[in-house]
Amino acid sequence: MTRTTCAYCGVGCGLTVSGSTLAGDPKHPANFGRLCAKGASLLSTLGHDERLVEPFIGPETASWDEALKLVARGLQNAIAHHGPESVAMYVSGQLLTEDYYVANKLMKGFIGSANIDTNSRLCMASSVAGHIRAFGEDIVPGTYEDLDECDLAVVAGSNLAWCHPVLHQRLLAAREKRGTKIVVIDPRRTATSDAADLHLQLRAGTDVLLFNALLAQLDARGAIGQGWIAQYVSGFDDALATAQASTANIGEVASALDIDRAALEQFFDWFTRTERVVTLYSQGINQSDHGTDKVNSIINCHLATARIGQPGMGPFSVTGQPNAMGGREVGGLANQLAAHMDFSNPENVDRVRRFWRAPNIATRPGLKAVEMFRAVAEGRIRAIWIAGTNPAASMPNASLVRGALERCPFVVVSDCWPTDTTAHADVVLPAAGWGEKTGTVTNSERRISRQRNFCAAPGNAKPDWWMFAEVGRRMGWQDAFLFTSPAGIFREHAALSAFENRGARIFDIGALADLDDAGYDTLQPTQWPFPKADQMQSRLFADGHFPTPDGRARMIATPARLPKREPDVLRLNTGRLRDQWHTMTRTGRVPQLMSHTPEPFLDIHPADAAAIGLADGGLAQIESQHGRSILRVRTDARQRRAEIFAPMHWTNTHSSSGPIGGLVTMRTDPISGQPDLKATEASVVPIHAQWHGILLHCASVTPCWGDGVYWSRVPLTKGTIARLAGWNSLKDVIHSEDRLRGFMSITPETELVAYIDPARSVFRYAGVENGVFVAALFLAPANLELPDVDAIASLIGKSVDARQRLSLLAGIAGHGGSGKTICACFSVGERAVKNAIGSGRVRTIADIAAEFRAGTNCGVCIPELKDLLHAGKCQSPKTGTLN
Ligand SMILES: Nc1nc2c(c(=O)[nH]1)N[C@H]1C(S)=C(S)[C@@H](COP(=O)(O)OP(=O)(O)OC[C@H]3O[C@@H](n4cnc5c(=O)[nH]c(N)nc54)[C@H](O)[C@@H]3O)O[C@H]1N2
Ligand SMILES: Nc1nc2c(c(=O)[nH]1)N[C@H]1C(S)=C(S)[C@@H](COP(=O)(O)OP(=O)(O)OC[C@H]3O[C@@H](n4cnc5c(=O)[nH]c(N)nc54)[C@H](O)[C@@H]3O)O[C@H]1N2
Ligand code: SF4
Ligand SMILES: [Mo]
Repeated sequence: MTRTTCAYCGVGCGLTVSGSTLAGDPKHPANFGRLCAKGASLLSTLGHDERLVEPFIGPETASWDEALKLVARGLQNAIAHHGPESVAMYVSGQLLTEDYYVANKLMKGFIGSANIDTNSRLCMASSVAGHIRAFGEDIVPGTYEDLDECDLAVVAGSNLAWCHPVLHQRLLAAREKRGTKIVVIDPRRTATSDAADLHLQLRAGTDVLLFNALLAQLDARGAIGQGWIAQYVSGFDDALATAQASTANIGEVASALDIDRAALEQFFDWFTRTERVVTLYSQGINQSDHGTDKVNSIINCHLATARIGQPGMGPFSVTGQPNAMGGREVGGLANQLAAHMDFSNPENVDRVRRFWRAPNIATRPGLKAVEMFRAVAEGRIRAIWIAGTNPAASMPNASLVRGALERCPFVVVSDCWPTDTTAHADVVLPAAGWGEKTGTVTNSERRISRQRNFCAAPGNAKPDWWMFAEVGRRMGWQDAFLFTSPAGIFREHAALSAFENRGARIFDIGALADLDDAGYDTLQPTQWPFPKADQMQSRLFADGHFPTPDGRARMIATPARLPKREPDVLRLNTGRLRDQWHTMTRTGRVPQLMSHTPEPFLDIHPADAAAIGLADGGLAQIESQHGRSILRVRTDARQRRAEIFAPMHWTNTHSSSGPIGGLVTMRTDPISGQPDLKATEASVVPIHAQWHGILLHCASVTPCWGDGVYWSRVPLTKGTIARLAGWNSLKDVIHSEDRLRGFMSITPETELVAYIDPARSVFRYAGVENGVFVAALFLAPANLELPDVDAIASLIGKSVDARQRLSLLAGIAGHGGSGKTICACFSVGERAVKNAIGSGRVRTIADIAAEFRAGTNCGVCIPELKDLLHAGKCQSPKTGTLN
C-alpha cells in the first residue's frame, strides 16, 4: 500500500493506493479518510494511450539529450542576444515543491531574471498580497480544526461544496455537532449556498462595501477588541474611517448590494455575537481587479475583533491547487525571491545569493503572468518555458496568449498530455504525473504531505525537477544543479528557509533540513512553521506577534468601489463545476466525471434570456472585446439579473466553441496583478441552428466536422458521444455519402443503415461492421426531436440483430440508460433515482443512501438529490434568501 496525496485541490486529502484500490487515508489530518469524486476517480486518469511519452522537437520525436541540449541552447541564445530579461518561465501550483524549487533557482538564481511566474497569479495572488499587507508575510493563520470548532462560518466568493468538498463536509459536520451557522456570500445560488443558513446573494463586485459595512457595524455595536488593537494592531482608525465613509445607512448599503436589509442585519448580528468566526474565501474574492482590497476588508474584520489565532476563528484563504502553497513557499511568484523573501530588501537578495552561490541572481521583481504574456506578444520575451499549466486555455484573453506563443521564437512546454498549449511549442517535454512522481505538496492549512509514486511513468516521461536540473547543468551550472533526487532538493529548500532566519520569517522548516532519505520517504503530514524538532506550530498569531517591522498586524483602509451599471452590458462570471478540473486534461477523460454536465453552457436569468430572445436549451453566442464563444443556454433563476455564468473548463479538445478564456478581460488588480476573471463585460445573442445532431462512435473520434458546425464531445468507457448543431443547411454539410462517412468516422466498407424522413428533415444513420454497431448519427431540425442518447449509447460496440437495427434507427433501442451521473462516487444515474422516487420506494435522503449509496461518500450530490425528492413531491421551490 502506498500513502500519497490527491492530485487535485488544495484541501490536500491523503489517499492510500494498493493495486487497483484507492481510498481516503483515515490517518491523514486533512480528510480523515474522506474523499470527493474527483479524488476517488484518480486511478482512471492513469495509463492512457494519449499520454506524451517522448520529447518532441517540432512534430518529430527526439531523445532527451537532443531535446535538453536544444532547450539549453535556446535559452542561452536569447540571453546572449537580448539579455536575461528576454527569458521567462510560466509554471504551476500543480508542480511539486521540489520541481518548483529547481525552476525558481534556475531562473532567479542563475539565468538572473525574475521572469518566472505561475498560474497561482490567476489564483492566489490577491490573497498573498493581502496577507503581506496585513501580516507582513504570506501566512494563512488557521488550521482545518478551526472549521470543526467555529460557531459561524462565513464562506465568501467560494463554492466550497464543489471546489473543496471535503472542507465543506467538515463544516456540515460542525453544524451537526455544535450548530455552526453557515453564511454564503456569492452572487449566484450554488450548491454551497443551498446548504447555508443564510445566503447573501449580493451584486457581483460589492464585497468590499459589505465587509466595510460589517466593520462599521462591529464598531457601532461595541464588538471591537480595543485592548487587543491597542497592543497588537496598527491602522485601525484609518480603516474604520474609510469603512464608515460609505456605510452609515444600512438601508442604502443593502440596496447597493441589492440584498434584503433583514438578511444583511442578520449577518451583522451573527458576526457581532459570535466569538468563533472563520471567514473562508477564494476566487470570488481573489479574482478581481480589487481582489487585494477584498482580502484586506475581510482580514480587517478579524483583526478588529481579535478573532484570529484562537481555536475556531480567523480569516482563511482556501487554496485552489494541490501545491499553490508550496509554490509560494519556494518563491515561485515573480515578485517573490525564495523562501518568503522578496526583492524589497537587498539583504534578502544577498542572503539568497550567498546560499545559492549565485553571483548573477536577479535583483528585482519580474513580470507577472498577464504582463509576461503581453511581453511575449510584443517580442520582449524571446524564449519561454511553460510547465504544468495550460495558458492557451486558462489565461484571460487566451487568444492573445496563443498568438504570442505562435510568434515567440522559442517555446518549451512540459506536460503529461497534448494540450492547447503544447500545440504551440517548439519543444514538448513529456512529464511524469501524479502516481508516477514523488515529492511534497503543501495544502491550505500549511501542511506538507508527501506525494509518493506507485507506478512507473509511461515511456520516457520524466519528473519536472529532473528536466530543470538537466537544463541548468547543460547551461554550465554543474554544481548548483547536481540534484539526484527530490529528497536532496527538499533538504536544500528546508535549509534555505532556515538560513540566517533567526525568527525573522515565519516560513521556517529548518527541522526538516537534515532529513535523510529514509526520513523523507516516511515523512508524515507536517505543518509549518517547523524550525526545530519540538517547535511545530499549527495555528499562528496566538501571541499577537506579527512578522512586520513593528511586530503589529496592519489594518488597511479599503475604499469601497461599486461596479458600474451599464445598460445592455452583461457581466460574465466564470468558474468551476463539481466534477471537472480546469482544462479537463485529466477529468475530461473519465466518463463518469463528464456525464454530470456534458456540454459547455451559459447560465442566464430567465428574464434576461427572454429579453434577448434566448431559449432554454438553445445555443447562444457570447461576445466580449476579446473574443466569442458559442454555448448551450441554461435559463436559471439562480443567476442574478444582468450577471451570467460560464464554466472555465472546456477547451478545443472537447468542444468547438466552448472555451471561455478567449473572452475574459485582461484587467488586473494593480497590487497583486491577479486578473479579474469573474467580471468580463459581454453581450449575448441567440444562435439559430438549422439542425441539431448526435454522433455516437465506438472509438475516441477526432472531430472533423468543419466550419459552421458546433460540437462538444464526451468520452464513453469505450467510445464517444458528440452533440452537434449547424447553421448551414444540412445539404451543404453532408453533400455526399463520402462526406457522410467522413462525418461519422466510418470507412467505405462499413455497412450504412439509414432512416430518412424528408418531410420532417429527420435523418438517422447507423454504421455496422461485422454485425457490430460502431457508429450512429441522428440529425433533426430541433434538439427535442433527437432520440435518448443514453439509451442508444448502451448498444454502441455491441452486436446488433436486424430487429435492434430497426429500433436503433427508430431511436427507441437500448435499455433506457442511466441518465446523467448524479453521484459520481458510486456512478449512480439520475434516472434510477427518479424512478425510485416516482415509484414511492424512496422518500428521503436516507432512503436514497440505503438503496443506491448515492450521497454517502463526498456528499456533493445531496443538494441535487434533494431537488429530485422535491420535484418528486411537486412542491413549489423555496424562495427568499433566508433558508
Ligand atoms: N471541482 C473542482 N474543484 C476545484 C477546481 C476545479 O477546477 N474543479 N479547481 C481548484 C482551484 S485551482 C481553485 S482556485 C478553487 C476555486 O474554488 P472557488 O473559488 O470556490 O471556485 P470558483 O467557481 O472559481 O468561484 C467561486 C465563486 O465565486 C463567485 N463569485 C464571482 N464573483 C463574485 C463576487 O464578486 N463576489 C463574491 N463574493 N463571489 C463571487 C462565483 O459565483 C463562484 O460561485 O477550486 C479548486 N477546486
Ligand atoms: N476564466 C477563468 N479562467 C481561469 C480561472 C477562472 O476561474 N476563470 N481560474 C484560474 C485558476 S484559479 C487556475 S488555478 C488556473 C488553472 O489553469 P491551468 O493551470 O492552465 O489548468 P490545468 O488544466 O490544471 O493545467 C495543468 C496542466 O498541467 C498538466 N500536468 C499535470 N500534472 C503535471 C506534472 O506533474 N507536470 C507537468 N509538467 N504537467 C502536469 C496537466 O495535464 C495540464 O495540462 O486557471 C485560471 N483561469
Ligand atoms: S477534496 Fe477532493 S479534489 Fe480536493 S484533495 Fe480531497 S479528494 Fe482531492
Ligand atoms: Mo486556482
